[in-house]
Amino acid sequence: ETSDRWWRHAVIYQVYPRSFADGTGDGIGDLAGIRTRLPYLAELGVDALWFSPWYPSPMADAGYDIADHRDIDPVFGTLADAEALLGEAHQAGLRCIVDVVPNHCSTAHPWFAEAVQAGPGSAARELFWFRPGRGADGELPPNDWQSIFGGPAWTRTTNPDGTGGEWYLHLFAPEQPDFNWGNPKVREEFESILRFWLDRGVDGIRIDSAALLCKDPALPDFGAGDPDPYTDRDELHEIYRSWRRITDRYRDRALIGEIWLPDTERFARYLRPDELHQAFNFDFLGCHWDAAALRGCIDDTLAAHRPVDAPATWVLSNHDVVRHVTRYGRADTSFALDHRQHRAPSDRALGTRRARSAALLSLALPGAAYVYQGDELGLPEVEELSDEVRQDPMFHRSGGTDVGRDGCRVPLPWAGRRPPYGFSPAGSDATPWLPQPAGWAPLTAQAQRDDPASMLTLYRRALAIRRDSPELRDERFDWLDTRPGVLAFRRGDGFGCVVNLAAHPAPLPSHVAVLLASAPLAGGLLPPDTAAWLRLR
Ligand code: TEU
Repeated sequence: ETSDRWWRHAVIYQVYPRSFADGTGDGIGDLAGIRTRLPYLAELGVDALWFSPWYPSPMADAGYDIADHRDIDPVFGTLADAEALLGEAHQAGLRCIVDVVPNHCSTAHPWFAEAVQAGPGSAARELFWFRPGRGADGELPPNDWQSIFGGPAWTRTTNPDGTGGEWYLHLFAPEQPDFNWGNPKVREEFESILRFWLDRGVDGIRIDSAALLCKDPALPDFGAGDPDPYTDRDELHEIYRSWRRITDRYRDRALIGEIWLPDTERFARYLRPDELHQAFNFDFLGCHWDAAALRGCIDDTLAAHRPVDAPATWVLSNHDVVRHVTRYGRADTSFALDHRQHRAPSDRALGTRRARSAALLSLALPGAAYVYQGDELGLPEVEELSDEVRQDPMFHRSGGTDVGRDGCRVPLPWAGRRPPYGFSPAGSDATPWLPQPAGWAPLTAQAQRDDPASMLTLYRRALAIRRDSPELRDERFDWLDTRPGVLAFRRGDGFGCVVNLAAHPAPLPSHVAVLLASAPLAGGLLPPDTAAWLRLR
């Protein structure tokens, strides 16, 4: 039997369970809600679903602070619900990927509670990074590392007598203590967690913060950051080789790393044949809406993946970044992790027009494409959230200078004229956990369903064509000659994609039939910010 290596050309839809669909009527999305919407996902035409964390969690970081990797948080349902969902998704032809978070857990995880109890020098503390502080009374953090969410990456524990105790490391929020991956018990635990989910039939594992797990055990100051004491360390590769050996004992399962590394060669080292099958490429997500920049990014990405024979990945949005409809409507279309630029004005019509083109571009490139829930509805970032409703620790820990990531996590609009737009079941008077804007009636799935000009229809048509086009499943890719500001490429012999990023209409190549266009063509010309899929003759 041969493996079909589905992940090499899959379209993977990211479900953010808290905001996808509420089946129980409490204003928070859940597994019951996802199960009722499986027909929608099957009809959309994606190949696989990736579920952001659904495990028991105090939700200090929306579930990325995990107390138990082998169960489901009651707000989302039960383990039996998850098993039923996996079975029903498979019935509907959808593969399933779960999110595993190996860098850290929750302070509510029993190991951490035990470590705090057991005190300095205990074996329980060896599973994390506990250290005495600096300064006369240990009142200063052990080193200068900063949390990715702001403030020091260390929090001090309190001794039973009320005095200050050891500090523990957390690269993210203080509620997310980092594991010590030098400890064999941590390694065994995660190997067992992998098997737990693989045994339940999941088709893939998305590995959160995959390049951060290992730390220089000397815990040196970050200083100038060279060498970086906690990113992309060599010891990581041995961990992922052991994960690969486990995964290879099952059929057709994929390991997918979340790896934010600007250096494409370092990035590709995780994709060797005995390590991860795939990793996210965030260069594309971060790229300007500019033909030369995009072409460079596509070339670099393909060049990095080719020597390791791994599929490239194309991501436009996720639950951590400003939605691309909004990014592309700004004067500066690049994306930086600095969320302060959230507040820059954005032209929604322009952003949507470009997002439609970007969808056709990303779905025509060789490799796997990721769709974040709501991309297919053309949802913009919700920028008007009041400070009182914001929940992201990134907002709270920055003292409000960074608006955080709530604006891309607003519950999906399914139907109807006003909030909750069918997010919660009819008759429930629950309010969604984040407020939806008043103007979303035209963006609901129901409103877009039968509208030939809608984003949803564009995605459905594109995904149907992608499924029927064998050229899009092999890896052949060639640029076609065009004028500046226009991207054009051929897949296989007969499939073409053209994107006009210039300010003027562009002619199409000759002898083509148009399969799909992101906007009406004008007299055979491709208007600005428009893309088309072509059958080449
Ligand atoms: O993100 C890892 C990561 O590096 C992000 O913190 C990123 O730098 C930031 O979100 C950009 O705005 C993963 C998850 O995707 C994220 O939601 C979690 O908060 C984080 O891990 C911690 O688990």
